[in-house]
Amino acid sequence: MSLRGLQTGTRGSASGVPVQSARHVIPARSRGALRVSAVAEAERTATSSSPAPTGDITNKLKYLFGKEAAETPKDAYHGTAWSVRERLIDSFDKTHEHWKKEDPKFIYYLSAEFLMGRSLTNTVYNLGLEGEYADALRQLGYDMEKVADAERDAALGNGGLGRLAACFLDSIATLDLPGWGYGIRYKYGMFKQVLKNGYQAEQPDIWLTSGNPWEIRRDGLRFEVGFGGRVERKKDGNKEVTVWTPSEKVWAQAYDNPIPGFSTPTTSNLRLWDAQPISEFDLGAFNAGDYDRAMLDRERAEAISAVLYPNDSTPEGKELRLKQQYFFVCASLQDVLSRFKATHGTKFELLPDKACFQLNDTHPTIAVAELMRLLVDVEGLDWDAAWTITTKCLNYTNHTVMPEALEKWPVKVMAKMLPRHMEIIEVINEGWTKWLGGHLKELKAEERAKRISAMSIIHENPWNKEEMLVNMAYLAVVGSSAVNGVAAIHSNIVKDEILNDFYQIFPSKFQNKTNGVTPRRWLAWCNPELASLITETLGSNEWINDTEKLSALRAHASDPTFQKKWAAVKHAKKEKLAALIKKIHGDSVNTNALFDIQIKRIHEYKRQYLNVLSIIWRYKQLKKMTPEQRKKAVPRVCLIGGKAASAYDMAKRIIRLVTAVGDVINKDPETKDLLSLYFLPDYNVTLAETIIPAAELSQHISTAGTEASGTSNMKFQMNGCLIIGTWDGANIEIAEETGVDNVFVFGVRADEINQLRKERKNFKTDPRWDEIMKDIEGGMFGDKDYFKPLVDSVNNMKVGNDWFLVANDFAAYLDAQEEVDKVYKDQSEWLRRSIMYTAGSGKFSSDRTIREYAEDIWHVKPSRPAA
Ligand code: 26W
Repeated sequence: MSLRGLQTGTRGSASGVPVQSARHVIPARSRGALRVSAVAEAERTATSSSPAPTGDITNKLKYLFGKEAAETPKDAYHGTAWSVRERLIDSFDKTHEHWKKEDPKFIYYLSAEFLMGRSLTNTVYNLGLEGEYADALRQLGYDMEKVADAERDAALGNGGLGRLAACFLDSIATLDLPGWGYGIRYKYGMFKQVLKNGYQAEQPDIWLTSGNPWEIRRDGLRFEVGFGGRVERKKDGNKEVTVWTPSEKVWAQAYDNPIPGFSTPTTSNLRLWDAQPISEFDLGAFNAGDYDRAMLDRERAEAISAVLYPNDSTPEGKELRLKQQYFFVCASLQDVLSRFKATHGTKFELLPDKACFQLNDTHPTIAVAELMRLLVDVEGLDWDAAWTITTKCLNYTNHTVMPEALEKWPVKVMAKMLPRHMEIIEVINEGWTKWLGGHLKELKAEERAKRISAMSIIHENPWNKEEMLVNMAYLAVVGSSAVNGVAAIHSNIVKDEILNDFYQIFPSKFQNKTNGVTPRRWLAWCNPELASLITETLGSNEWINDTEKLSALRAHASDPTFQKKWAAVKHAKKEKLAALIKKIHGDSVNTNALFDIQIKRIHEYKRQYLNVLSIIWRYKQLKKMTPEQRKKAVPRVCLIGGKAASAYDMAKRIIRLVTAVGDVINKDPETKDLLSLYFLPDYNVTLAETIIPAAELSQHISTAGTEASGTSNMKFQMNGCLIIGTWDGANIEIAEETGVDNVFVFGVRADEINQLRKERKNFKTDPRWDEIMKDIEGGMFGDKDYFKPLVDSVNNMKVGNDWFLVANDFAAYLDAQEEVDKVYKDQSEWLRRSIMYTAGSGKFSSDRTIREYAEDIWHVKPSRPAA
């Protein structure tokens, strides 16, 4: 069964009749009428062996939390979550029994980050249990939404890369693909961002205090992971073997997080590893009164999976980071090999037919050396056989072209922490450069030497010639079968620029896999009102698992009746967001204003700076207007949200500029109903689920060629939010699908950047730009000394200044923003475009992306358990 032909499946019914979870067809009040077909209902309840939820919820509260009744939404959450957990585990067990029997080929997604967010709502809806649990909670006097609010986000990621991994898991399960995620069970996830006097401050994310109903601790399922120590050659009969004796060992303890698919019986898995000490407690040291040493092992071990590194572009280069990477890779590969051996013994040549791995950026790339170590040193395979298996099993995805984001580990750090792996990498590099020598034999000697050293996995540190580095991206490319970028333009830049040498050697390895997002969480569950309107209009909810069907909305784009309903849904969401802004900032925003949103990690290449400068200019214009003129102005509520890596100073200054400008304009009686700017703190998955449905304009204004893809752009598109953006990342493909005239595109193109950077020092800045820079420097928003580095970073004084060409795109950006106002004034045109965005979003479902990975890279097939 080819995947592309796959239509929406059903949980439990072999009949192929779509099971429509009523909630998504018609709002609650008329749920009865369209409840799923009697047959499916009977089957569904048949499967659900557990008691009606109400009793079960209070039962869980009583026996797990010692509470007689749900006194608080948090109680109701705990009771509900632990009740739903059992249905989830039922589905998990059935799925894995089936896969055990079928022994299909598996895909394993190795990622240092999984930005899962909350699970209750997604799990209840994906399992089709929303009806009965909403009823049960109502009987207990609670509303599902309020109860869902009591859950902490699982924020085990920084941003795009981590959230993409989470969306991929939802699609892998929904497409019935035998696939697991593997990662780290961080005790503390992405820091909590709070604003202190307008400045970002970080607080630890203590998310596990009241337990986690969505994980199963797999008692006894643990693997030893070693670090440091020495490597010796020993004789084993007539064979010489290599023995690595680590100086430090920890346990990797497995925790399973079942991943339910939607409208299918399949529930797959995310296995996260928790670091535990080999020796629980050093009683000897304790008795000797050396209490610290008694706990030392525990602290050292637990530190490995303690906290997520909060950088999303610059590696901190800390040893603990490499320790984390090796920790989860080593445990995951041991786990997969032990399951393989249980079925196939030592026929490792079969491994590539039964397992493949996707390296989510370079963070898990040590897997190349670790799989070689396990196959050669532990399983005794010869090098070439092991290398063939390794390269067949591994695939690498690149998510950024930022030079500073490409990990290079100092050889001395690698050699100290992973001495055997450093040896293996040296042997790999020797084989690689020797092979290259042969492959490039027709070149002149010095040209050949130059090419070979340019592609050497181990190379000098360009900034410090004494230091040798291991280039993890090069190791990933040489050690993988497929290498892909995450949007068309990005994959071209990977091929033509950052990995061009390798592309010339293995062109067939390089592919594009344009990102996607799950339409379950990012439309159906976070915007049920819009989802119901779509289902009502299209006549079924099959679009949720087949988003190409959304294209049928094009026929309704200019229909005033439909537009009216569409606008009503959006307005209701704006009111909800306005209530949240009131709660956070205490101000009531004008909900008839255009809601203009930029939410993503704070980074100079994402140019939140450009957005703020345009708001300052808009404010100055409003101030100069007469009350008459102001009446014709399009009111805007501007919202910016996002975390800055804790050590990223310039990004923190950008956040302060946003709050400082907001403080001024939001208090200006003359203009505050026409323009306001709020920084929404602690941007995370849950906040995005509230903001995105309410957005009318979203900003994706990175310097062309810097944003690999972007995925929030896709979530906004699905929710009928228009885009102002540069010709960069997936913006380009969104414009192609939506109709480029419907997108507010501006700015220089990627192929102009290098030249413009050379000429930047002599760039004639726009007078409006000059004016604003003077205002900031002059203290119009206070804190002028704190903002000086921001102003200086984009002035013409120094070569390399304004690296992200903010000044070059300033005028075009203001023009595009004026175009936005013009179109917004014509609401029928605006709404037509809004509907065209959703209609054109079919391509950007992560189901399409995963189908392409499965067919072009992983070669895995769906295997669906019986209902
Ligand atoms: C080592 C520090 C570090 C940590 C994370 C370096 C780089 C990263 C990630 C690759 C950064 C990231 O999240 N990249 C984003 O990945 C998304 C998913 O593919 C893309 O949509 C975004 O464009 C890209 O910035």
